[in-house]
Amino acid sequence: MTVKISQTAELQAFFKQAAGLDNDQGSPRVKQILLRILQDSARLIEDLEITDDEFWSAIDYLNRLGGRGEAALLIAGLGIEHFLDLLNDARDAQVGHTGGTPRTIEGPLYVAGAPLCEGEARMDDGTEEGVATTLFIEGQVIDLQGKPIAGAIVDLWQANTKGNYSYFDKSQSAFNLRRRIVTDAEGRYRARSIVPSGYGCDPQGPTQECLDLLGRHGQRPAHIHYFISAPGYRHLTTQINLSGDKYLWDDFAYATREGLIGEVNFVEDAALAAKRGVEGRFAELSFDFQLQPAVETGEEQRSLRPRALQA
Ligand code: MBD
Ligand code: FE
Repeated sequence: MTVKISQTAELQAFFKQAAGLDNDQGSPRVKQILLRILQDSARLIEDLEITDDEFWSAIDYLNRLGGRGEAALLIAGLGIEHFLDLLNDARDAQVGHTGGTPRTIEGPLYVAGAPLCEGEARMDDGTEEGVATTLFIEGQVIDLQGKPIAGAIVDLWQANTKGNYSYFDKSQSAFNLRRRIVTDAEGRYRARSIVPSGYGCDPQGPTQECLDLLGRHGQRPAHIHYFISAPGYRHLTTQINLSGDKYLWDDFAYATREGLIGEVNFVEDAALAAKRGVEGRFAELSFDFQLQPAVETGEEQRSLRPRALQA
């Protein structure tokens, strides 16, 4: 039997020192986490006989990943962000926090501070007129008993017809396809938008480079992201993934969930179009959100995940 170097008392003591456990400065929590990362990394390197070339190419990869701002994209693609949802679902179930609209991943493309509108909003800046299909979105925010929640903030964001998001795609106007809508007295929100296209990872980027090595694509189905919040209710991070998309159940980020599929209804009726103030074919999507009551402090707000904030 060969001795595992990474498991010897000397190496364990060395990593404890490297993680700062022999001093009383710094953060005990960070020390605990870093020690585990060092121990597990050393074990992995030894067990899988990681070569020096493999190791240093991985380090170079991390530099390139961060350099391109794709760390959170890779995390979504590797299913770790979805795993966090499953973990939170299981923790909720253990304490009986069930019911309501399911959560699903936020993804890396939220921008804080979108225009705040009362009851309804137009989401798109009109630059894709003639190319995009106009989409009328409406729905109600309700509690677990079905009672409407007035004054809830529906913060939604989506891609354009190219699958790109404003702010990250500098060719789009500020906050294009991003709005915060306050629900009316009946808990309703209404948005005029466009039918989004699915997102695809940059084929030249480090995330797709990794996915290629896994034999995987980097595509998402067309979807619309939501943060829903209201005083007295648990913040909800979720998405509507659109039915009929070829990637609906083949999402590289694993965000599609039962209960989160939106049926887009395409309408070709001149009279109905005129009533909506548009010409020709348009689309409708109706989706309600059901919130759980907040029981613990902090639950009404979204996580403190660092996010883009546009001036
Ligand atoms: C997206 O639009 C997205 O929602 C996720 C999760 C990852 C990449 C792009
Ligand atoms: Fe997205």
